[in-house]
This record gives sequence, structure tokens and C-alpha cells, in this order.
Amino acid sequence: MSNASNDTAAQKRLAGETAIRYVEEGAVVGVGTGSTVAYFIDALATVKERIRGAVSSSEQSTAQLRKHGIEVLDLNATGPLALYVDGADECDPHKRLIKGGGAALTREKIVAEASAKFVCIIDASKRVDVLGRFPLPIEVIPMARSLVGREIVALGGNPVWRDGVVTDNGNWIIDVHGWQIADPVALERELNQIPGVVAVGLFARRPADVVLVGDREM
Ligand code: ABF
Repeated sequence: MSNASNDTAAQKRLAGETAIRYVEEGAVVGVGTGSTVAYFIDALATVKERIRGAVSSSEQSTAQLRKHGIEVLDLNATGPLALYVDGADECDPHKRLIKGGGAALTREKIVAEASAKFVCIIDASKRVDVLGRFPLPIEVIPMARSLVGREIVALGGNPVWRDGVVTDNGNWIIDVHGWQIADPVALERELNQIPGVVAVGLFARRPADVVLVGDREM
């Protein structure tokens, strides 16, 4: 690996390990998805006797949690959570995020909404001044793919179907290129109104509460 990718992996690992400090005794921990979260799950395994279990945001994370012997619980049974830890594709200075590169955005958004504190763990490459350089993922009901695409074009975006990807919920993903998102709360609200949209990969109405870049709080 190049030095840069070494640094990125080291920052992801550091962020994942540092996030353990937010895990309270006896907690049920909300767990996101992605390579940075994979480091967090490995770190969580070292303190698993201190927690009751986890609520997972994807089949991928569920498999890793279970491999470590961490019980995966149903959000309907646990009720509100104290902590959610997850990665992101982009993070702006107001802790608003683009997520969904891993196609897990819908369940990530559900667990984030249920959690009192959302700790986002990233490497420095995810930090941007304005969201949108990373194409915005939108989960859609398959029959609405073209309808949603046309409405995105009308909003000035360039929609690209993530062909070949089916989410854990059996839906499809459209990635929107070409937006500089100066008002992510307004765009999230606008896109959520389109029939057929299941979830928008903007975490702006409910941003992160803490952002860890490596071991430093942003
Ligand atoms: C997940 O973390 C996704 O929302 C996002 O795409 C991904 C970031 O991936 P990684 O941590 O592998 O850079 O929550």
C-alpha cells in the first residue's frame, strides 16, 4: 500500500478504536456499516462483556458482530439507544454527512434517528467544505427508479443507477452527481417528498453529534 493509503487505514483504525470511549457500561450500541466501522466492531469485541449487545445497520455488520459473539438485537425490542457509531462518505464543518456509499443508508438513518448520540468516525479524506463531491446516494423502490431519476434531473442533478446493487431492504440505489449542496437540510427535505424515495443519503436534519477524525474530535 502507498503511504497515503496506509495513513487512511491508520486513521480509520484510530477513529474506530477511539470511539470505544463513548460506550457506556451495559449499553446496547447502535452499529453502522463500512470499513471504518469494521475497526470499531473489532474494538467493541474487546469490551463485549461490558455491553448488552448491538443494533446493526446492515447484514454485513451483523455478520461481523456475530463472528465476535456480540448479540445483535432488534431495534423494536431495545427502544431508544444511547449511542450510534458509524462512518460517512463526506462530512461538512457542521457535522452534516453524505452516507450510503456502502448501500446501507436506510437502516443507518433509522438507527441514527433512534440514538441520543451519533458518533461519526472518519479519516481526514472525508472532510469537505460543501457536501456533494461524493455522489449523493438515494435508496429507491425499484419501480420508481426512472421517475425519481427524472425528478432529480429537474432539480439539476445527474442521476446514475448503481446497477447490480440491491440493498438489504430489496431496493435500488441512485447516485446523484454534480450537486454542490449548500443547504443539505432543504435538499434532504425536498428529495424525501418524491414518491418512491425510501431514504436520502443526507444526514443533515439529524447530523452527527461528535465527529472523530482519527483520534481527534472535529
Ligand atoms: C457507511 O460508511 C456508509 O454510509 C458510508 O458509505 C461508509 C463509509 O465507508 P468507509 O468507512 O468504508 O470509508 O456508513
